[in-house]
Amino acid sequence: MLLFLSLVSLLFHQALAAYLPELIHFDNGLAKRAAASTSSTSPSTPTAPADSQCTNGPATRSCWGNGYSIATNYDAVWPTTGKTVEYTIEIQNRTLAPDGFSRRVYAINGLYPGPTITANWGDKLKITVKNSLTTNGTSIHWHGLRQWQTNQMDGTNGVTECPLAPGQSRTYEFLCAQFGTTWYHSHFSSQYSDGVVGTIIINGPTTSNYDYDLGTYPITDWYHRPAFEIGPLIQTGGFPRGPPPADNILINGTNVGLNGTGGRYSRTTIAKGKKYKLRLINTSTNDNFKVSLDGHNFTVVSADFVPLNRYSTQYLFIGIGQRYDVIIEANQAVDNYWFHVVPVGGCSNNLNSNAVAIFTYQGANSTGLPSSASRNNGPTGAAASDCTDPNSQLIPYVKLDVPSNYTIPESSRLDVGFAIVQNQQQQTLFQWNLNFTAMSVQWDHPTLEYVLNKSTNYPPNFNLITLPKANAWSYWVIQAIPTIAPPVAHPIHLHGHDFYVLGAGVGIYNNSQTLNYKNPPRRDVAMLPASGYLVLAFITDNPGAWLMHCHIAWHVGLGLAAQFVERADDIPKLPGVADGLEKQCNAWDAYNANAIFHQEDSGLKRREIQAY
Ligand SMILES: *[C@@H]1O[C@H](CO)[C@@H](O)[C@H](O)[C@H]1NC(C)=O
Ligand SMILES: *[C@@H]1O[C@H](CO)[C@@H](O)[C@H](O)[C@H]1NC(C)=O
Ligand SMILES: *[C@@H]1O[C@H](CO)[C@@H](O)[C@H](O)[C@H]1NC(C)=O
Ligand SMILES: *[C@@H]1O[C@H](CO)[C@@H](O)[C@H](O)[C@H]1NC(C)=O
Ligand SMILES: *[C@@H]1O[C@H](CO)[C@@H](O)[C@H](O)[C@H]1NC(C)=O
Ligand SMILES: *[C@@H]1O[C@H](CO)[C@@H](O)[C@H](O)[C@H]1NC(C)=O
Ligand SMILES: *[C@@H]1O[C@H](CO)[C@@H](O)[C@H](O)[C@H]1NC(C)=O
Ligand SMILES: *[C@@H]1O[C@H](CO)[C@@H](O)[C@H](O)[C@H]1NC(C)=O
Ligand SMILES: *[C@@H]1O[C@H](CO)[C@@H](O)[C@H](O)[C@H]1NC(C)=O
Ligand SMILES: *[C@@H]1O[C@H](CO)[C@@H](O)[C@H](O)[C@H]1NC(C)=O
Ligand SMILES: *[C@@H]1O[C@H](CO)[C@@H](O)[C@H](O)[C@H]1NC(C)=O
Ligand SMILES: [Cu+2]
Repeated sequence: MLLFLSLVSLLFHQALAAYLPELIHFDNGLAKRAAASTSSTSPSTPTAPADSQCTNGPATRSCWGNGYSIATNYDAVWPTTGKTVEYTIEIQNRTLAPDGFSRRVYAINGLYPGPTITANWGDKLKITVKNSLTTNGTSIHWHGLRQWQTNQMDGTNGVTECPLAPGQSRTYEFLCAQFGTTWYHSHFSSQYSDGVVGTIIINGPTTSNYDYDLGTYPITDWYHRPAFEIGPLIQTGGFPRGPPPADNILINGTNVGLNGTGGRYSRTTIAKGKKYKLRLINTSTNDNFKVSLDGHNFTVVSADFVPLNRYSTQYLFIGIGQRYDVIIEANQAVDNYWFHVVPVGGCSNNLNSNAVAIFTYQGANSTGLPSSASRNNGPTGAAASDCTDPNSQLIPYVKLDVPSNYTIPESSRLDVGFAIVQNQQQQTLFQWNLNFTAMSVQWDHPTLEYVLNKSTNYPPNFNLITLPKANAWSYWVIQAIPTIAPPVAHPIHLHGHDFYVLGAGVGIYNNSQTLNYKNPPRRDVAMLPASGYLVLAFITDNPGAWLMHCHIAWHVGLGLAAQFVERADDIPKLPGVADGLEKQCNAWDAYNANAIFHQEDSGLKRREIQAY
């Protein structure tokens, strides 16, 4: 049993505050909801008239083909290409030096980050994962893919599967109903922090024209010490002033060493007069960044998997797990330019306060550094430490509204709190909780197994919320309670859905704040402001067991999560939902019986992050 030490906890928070940097045939309810209308912004120049099939090309990026376009309500309809794109990824125990410092990295096919998985809108992806580690299980989550009718492919160990035991393989197969940019990562405790990360591109239409696609551009904080080493120390209070800062920031998987030794700058070559699509992804553990490119603006065209009315900005704030696709126009003098990644004052802790990469125009010195001394052209003043999403600018191109004739009841409020507890061995443990429960999963008995057994005997720490009604709107207020939670912003991620962001702000939500029901931002990760609230809505159109969690890896590791069991009665009817589950669990049980290492945290993810 865990005993709450609330007084100690309270005093601790005060002391700590000073150091805070900071898944048949289902009725898809949405199919009936065609886009009410689409936005009127015309694509940027050069434009060409679309042909009758609306074929995609440099001057017709809003088209896709066969009548599909940026105006298609992809929540309801998508192309069926009949094509299956196959990949095999093997998780291996390697020594790599992404920034010149050699360390153990759980690499994918020998690479960090892993190979980029690429498919087209409407394709099926078939990905075989082999676990070649010897002392860890794994499970691979395809972040943001809504896994419509394929809950068993979500890759969340303890929720949708048992971990994949060492030496075992499994195949994930799912439809690319959405298009855009995302990433895949391990959901096995802190393993993604140690390297099990890769990016995903699903080609589709865009709200602004461009000549070339530069591909994915992942940005992450990077630690020289293994996450599995620091994680347990964090949990047991081994860092009285909070966990150590990250050692560096990697841009597209690389950077120079902080001491100017080893590693290299990421360099991207562009040609004057051309327009490029760049797919920014924040694969961090803890650090929030603001990114910018000297002398150039970003035309933002999508947030997560949702196309936006494009807008122009000089810098972008990207929360962990979030993605932004931007268009960059090479309209400056032929030269080298710095690309900046600045950790945000209020929500990061990194030894590298201003990481850079280089964009080189063709014809400029391809080994030279930018001549401009300019560094950090990000925001100044209060904006410099602002850790909120630019919600007012995130206007989805396909307009969808949320019913507003509903008063959100108190029972839909999920409080975010923090506690220091003691276990029976008098060991101090740090916990983050949601609705007063620090979530923990059972690797050997995932939620989906309970559902398939028709057992509702869920342990309380599953922190499980049932949503039995089909195609119903579900509203949630995530509320950070200032008296019980340190003032940190949390990137909140939901599996299985794009949620609607009705509102976010500072203070306690009490139904008097204005919410946006008219075409609000839709995405799969949204920032809960420090000591604030986040109001979300989604529709129960996807039966399954879906995790909702803070994407700061170590916050979820310490319990900041809940799970929705959506339409339990419909889950067993999902095609293939039970295939392979028991086999994988039996292999896990056989491994685990003699394993050296066992589950130490919530079992979901944990990283050595600096913000309590
Ligand atoms: C990686 O290899 C090292 C050295 O052999 C070993 O100590 C460690 O347990 C391995 N890690 C995993 C996750 O297989
Ligand atoms: C994973 O492997 C690492 C390195 O061998 C080890 O420190 C850690 O405890 C393992 N974790 C689990 C849950 O197996
Ligand atoms: C870089 O320098 C710092 C401070 O001088 C030192 O503590 C650290 O070990 C060095 N790191 C590397 C990778 O050399
Ligand atoms: C990122 O790195 C990969 C591998 O080195 C490279 O192929 C790709 O072009 C780089 N992307 C950008 C935008 O520079
Ligand atoms: C990634 O997200 C984290 C946490 O929300 C944030 O601290 C960091 O600045 C973000 N990184 C970028 C590149 O925006
Ligand atoms: C970028 O946007 C700013 C503000 O709208 C504008 O002043 C500036 O001219 C733009 N720069 C470029 C290179 O288009
Ligand atoms: C290109 O830059 C490198 C590194 O700064 C420098 O050594 C070299 O002389 C430069 N080449 C030219 C043609 O300027
Ligand atoms: C809200 O309005 C919709 C139709 O606009 C209706 O179907 C629904 O029952 C209403 N909900 C409530 C709670 O009144
Ligand atoms: C589900 O049923 C199987 C077979 O009876 C059993 O082995 C397993 O423990 C059950 N799991 C749960 C979570 O009820
Ligand atoms: C939140 O926790 C309370 C107390 O344990 C519980 O009664 C309530 O049902 C929970 N809320 C939800 C949405 O599950
Ligand atoms: C609700 O919250 C707002 C903003 O904090 C506050 O101004 C207002 O007084 C509150 N209303 C009630 C009824 O508590
Ligand atoms: Cu968090």
